[in-house]
Amino acid sequence: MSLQRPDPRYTPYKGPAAGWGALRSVAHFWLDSKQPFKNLRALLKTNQNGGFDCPGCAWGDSPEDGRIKFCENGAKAVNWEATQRRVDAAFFARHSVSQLREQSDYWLEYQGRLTEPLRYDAESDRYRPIAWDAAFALIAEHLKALPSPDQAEFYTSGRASNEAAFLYQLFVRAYGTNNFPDCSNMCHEASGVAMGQSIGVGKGTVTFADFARADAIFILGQNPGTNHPRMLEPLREAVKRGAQVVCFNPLKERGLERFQHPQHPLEMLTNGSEPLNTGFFRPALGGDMAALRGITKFLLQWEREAAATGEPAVFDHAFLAAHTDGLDAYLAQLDATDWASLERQSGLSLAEIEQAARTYRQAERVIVCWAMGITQHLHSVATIQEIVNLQLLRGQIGRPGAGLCPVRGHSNVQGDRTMGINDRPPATLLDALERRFRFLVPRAPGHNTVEAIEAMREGRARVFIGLGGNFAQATPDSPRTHEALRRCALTVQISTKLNRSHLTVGRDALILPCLGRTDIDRQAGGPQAVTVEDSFSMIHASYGQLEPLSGEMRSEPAIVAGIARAVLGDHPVDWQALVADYDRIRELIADTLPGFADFNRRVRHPGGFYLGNAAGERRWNTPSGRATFKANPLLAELLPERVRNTGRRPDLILQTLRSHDQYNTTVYGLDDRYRGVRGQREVLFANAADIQRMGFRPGQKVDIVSLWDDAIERRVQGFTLLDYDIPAGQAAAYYPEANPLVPLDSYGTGSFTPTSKFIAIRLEPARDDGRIH
Ligand SMILES: Nc1nc2c(c(=O)[nH]1)N[C@H]1C(S)=C(S)[C@@H](COP(=O)(O)OP(=O)(O)OC[C@H]3O[C@@H](n4cnc5c(=O)[nH]c(N)nc54)[C@H](O)[C@@H]3O)O[C@H]1N2
Ligand SMILES: Nc1nc2c(c(=O)[nH]1)N[C@H]1C(S)=C(S)[C@@H](COP(=O)(O)OP(=O)(O)OC[C@H]3O[C@@H](n4cnc5c(=O)[nH]c(N)nc54)[C@H](O)[C@@H]3O)O[C@H]1N2
Ligand SMILES: [Mo]
Repeated sequence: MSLQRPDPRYTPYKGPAAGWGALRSVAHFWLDSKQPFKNLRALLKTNQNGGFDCPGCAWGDSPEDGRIKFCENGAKAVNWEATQRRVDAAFFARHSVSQLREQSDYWLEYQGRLTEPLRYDAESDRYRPIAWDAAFALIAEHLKALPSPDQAEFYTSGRASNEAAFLYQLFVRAYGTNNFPDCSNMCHEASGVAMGQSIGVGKGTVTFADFARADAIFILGQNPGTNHPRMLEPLREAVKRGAQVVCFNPLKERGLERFQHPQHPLEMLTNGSEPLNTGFFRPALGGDMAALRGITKFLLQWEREAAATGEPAVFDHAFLAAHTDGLDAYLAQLDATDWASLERQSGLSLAEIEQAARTYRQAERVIVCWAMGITQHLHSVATIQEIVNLQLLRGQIGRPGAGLCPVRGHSNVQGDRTMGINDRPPATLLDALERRFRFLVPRAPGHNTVEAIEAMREGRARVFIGLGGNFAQATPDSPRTHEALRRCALTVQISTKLNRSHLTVGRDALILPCLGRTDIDRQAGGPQAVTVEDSFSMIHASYGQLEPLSGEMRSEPAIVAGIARAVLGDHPVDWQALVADYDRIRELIADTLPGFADFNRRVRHPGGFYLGNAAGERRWNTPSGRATFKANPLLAELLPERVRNTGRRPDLILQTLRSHDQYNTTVYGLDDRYRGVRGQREVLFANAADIQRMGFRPGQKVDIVSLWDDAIERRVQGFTLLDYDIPAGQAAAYYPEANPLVPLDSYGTGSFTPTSKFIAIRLEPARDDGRIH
């Protein structure tokens, strides 16, 4: 059961993305799953009609294309879930919870699948078996004892299927609260908020087919080579046909540079590869809003020049007149912003911004993609609204080959929101639920992730239930989040694998083991399919392929129904009957949610169906009925006031990111191939000149302390300094190891998303380094 820990190494990676390196890595994870042949058969069913939806990312595929679509990291996700190793009562008899807490996140998940329901016994500090019905009864007892339903928190992670999510929100609202903290609060919340205000929908406006028609694709703050590998193929095709692919990323991520196609034999044998971009800009952390505003300012300048000389206009005036408002105020804002502050804040030269603007202008059809490098900042909402402003100027929304593409994270995070996992639910959703189910739906806003942690810390919330995920590790300010969970009367984790959230127990605690995407889900009515929604609003069915490891695991819908029945009886629905056949859940979804009419028939269509997107059809569900320019001021300074108040200058600004061998808090291995890191995760990437300036040496161990104007010391210890090609003044470290550094009250304006990509830090020689510096 011990894990091999190879010697830490660090050597720059020279190969292309994907290619042989990916194949070698997949083979390793295959064999390590202990059931390679079964998993291979299952993998060939990934993203196929009649197969299961990849439990990896939310990238979509062409619905018509019959080819096998999986990638290195999708294969890792499948092999990780479909393992023979098990964490059962015998495992917990051997290990106390305190002992397990000493293990790494990597070790914990590696131990295998959770296979039976367990209850924490404080006396022996161990989990012990409990019957399902007793577990449900215990939850009901706790929930019914609360003086108000608002004292319970119901977390969701984005793997939950539409069916599970719909039942869950129905149960929680019938119980009486909108407390739905979810992983989206830490992820693309800013995208939903920003686009909702600007164009009336919180989702991407493009579909897969648009990528083949775009003349330019801008990719901001995203590392698709690791996190959305299936996106590399359309990018490569785009470059091949002469489209521009323009990246904004402080790191020259390998996956944005070169790509070798593992399914093209010739390219593999000749070790050839294709470039993936035609322009690469490396902004300051948080500098994208200034860079984007620089681009729009150049467009405005050229527009005025064109008007003066009678050349064709730069702006799409017909679109602006017919579809938008707020243009004048926005242009005034552009005029009021001086070039010097744009240059300073973006971290780019005016020449670079001009070059990006020129590429943008020359393209007839532009898609802008973005991910966590954009959404996890103080001013993320304003930055995303600047992306929208840019696209509006040239009418780049709502026509083929053009639009907005927030590339989602978890495979069904978008669907969960569609199903009503929302702490600030729209009135239309609540009205529809009330009409269909005839109970008084709670109207007050609920808690998001940050608010839930605060409520638990202050004793205002006493029960935590997690539908998937790893709340203890995914959230910021880890010691305080852990304390918040420990203060609860009851913590419940519905999970596939062991993680630190199971070890961060309330007075009472339960582990409820569930089926994953790959497992066959048998109910009274036979094997069931679930449905998911990808980044392009395509809804499709997913059928598990593998025999579950234990008969004691239950599906997520069955677990939610079991809890609901214990708490509410058969109100407002017959929960058990719904779970017998998920078509019945989908009928309720069809009855209540727009776009799902005739759900059961349409989802059986190969490739699924498109949910539609009003903004993609130039219908704007905003108060004015128009797409709205948002004239947000630039931040006066990127460094937050709460850092400036400390009176101390940060040594570096830190972003936290994912290695190639992890899925969020799930660590598959200790390598980060494309960044040249092997056998280690507690590393700090920094620029060689900065390392020297601070008086350190590459390879030295340091403690990292973050700056924030409260009395709390936030510190992580013993991180190895790696000299890396990173802009001056910046640093990067892996999530979740660096999460203790993110202050709980450092979050995005209007999004509440922790600022995981902008943390002011100071470095100290490691306390336990044993050397004198
Ligand atoms: N294999 C794998 N796949 C995944 C995941 C995983 O962990 N593993 N996670 C899933 C989830 S939930 C999500 S949300 C996505 C995450 O997908 P990504 O957003 O790609 O994930 P991160 O590793 O956080 O990478 C952020 C990228 O933004 C850059 N960046 C950071 N700050 C800035 C900035 O201020 N400006 C700019 N322009 N760039 C910046 C970083 O250098 C990095 O390349 O992936 C999903 N898919
Ligand atoms: N510092 C920092 N913090 C971050 C981020 C960052 O970039 N930097 N990224 C944020 C982002 S984008 C996100 S989305 C969150 C992720 O937050 P979460 O979604 O909460 O975390 P995960 O690591 O994806 O959850 C992993 C656990 O989910 C369980 N699991 C896996 N599959 C299933 C399933 O099918 N069903 C159920 N019920 N459980 C399952 C397993 O037990 C596993 O241990 O983290 C956020 N936190
Ligand atoms: Mo995410």
